[in-house]
Amino acid sequence: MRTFILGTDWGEDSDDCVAVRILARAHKKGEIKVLGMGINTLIEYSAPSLYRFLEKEGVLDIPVGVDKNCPHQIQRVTYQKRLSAETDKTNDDFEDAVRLYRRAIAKSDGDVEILEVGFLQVIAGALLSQPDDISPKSGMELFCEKVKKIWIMGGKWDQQAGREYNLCNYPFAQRGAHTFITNCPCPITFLGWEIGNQLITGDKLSKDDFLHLALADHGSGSGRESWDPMLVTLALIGDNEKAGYNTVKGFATVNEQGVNFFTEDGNGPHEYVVKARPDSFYSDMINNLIV
Ligand SMILES: [Ca+2]
Repeated sequence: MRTFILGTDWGEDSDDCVAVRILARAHKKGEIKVLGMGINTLIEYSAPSLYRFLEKEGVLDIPVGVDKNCPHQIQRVTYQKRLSAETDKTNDDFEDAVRLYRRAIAKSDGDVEILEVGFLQVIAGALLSQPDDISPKSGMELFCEKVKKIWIMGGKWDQQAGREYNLCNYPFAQRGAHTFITNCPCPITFLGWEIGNQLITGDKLSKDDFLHLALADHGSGSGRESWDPMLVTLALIGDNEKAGYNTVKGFATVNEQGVNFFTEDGNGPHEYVVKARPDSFYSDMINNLIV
């Protein structure tokens, strides 16, 4: 069975909630195993609200972690406050996200795939981590041994010198993206901003569905752009063509300001996807997974 870790900037936008539902449902059905979810932003409601969301999905066996040293305090609190009010948990009850990544990778019997739909400082921290009480291996050794593939919603790949939120909107995001992409020894598939923009999903949910309520808390009750759910469905299908995409292979780089560049090469370790189907193909697929 394929196994995944999710990194999310849970709370900044509401398409993360759609992505988490898709993963939670696939996990619950036994189609995949989610080893953990790490939040790469921080407010007092971060981990408790994701915990409560997963409880509502019926998948409390998925551990939650949060970047307890994250310099980025979310300004606009939306669905996290209401969800965390439904549990007694606090961030103190959850593991630091870098440790969660290390633990999940070290404990896994087989290959691990990592999905990132937020900032990259946690996965960068895991990659450059040193041996500790969890494992005598460094992060680089763990990634080389166990991490087969990484899927990233980030970057803007329809132009050189693309600038996209997850990779370059804040200094800590720029550092995380540059550090991770520069040092990563694993193949990476990127789904860029240009893919999910203006492709709305979540508009078919019932009004009493807690996913609809989360979207509505964010001001997206009539649907939201689909960056994160598109990455998750692409990864779960596991075949770019079947998922409705053409692929451009090569070498991606991200500079110290978080700006992304790409050199095409059929043998490169990186790829970005380009839509091969009409928008309704992807929106129908995602809406069918979440209603
Ligand atoms: Ca996100």
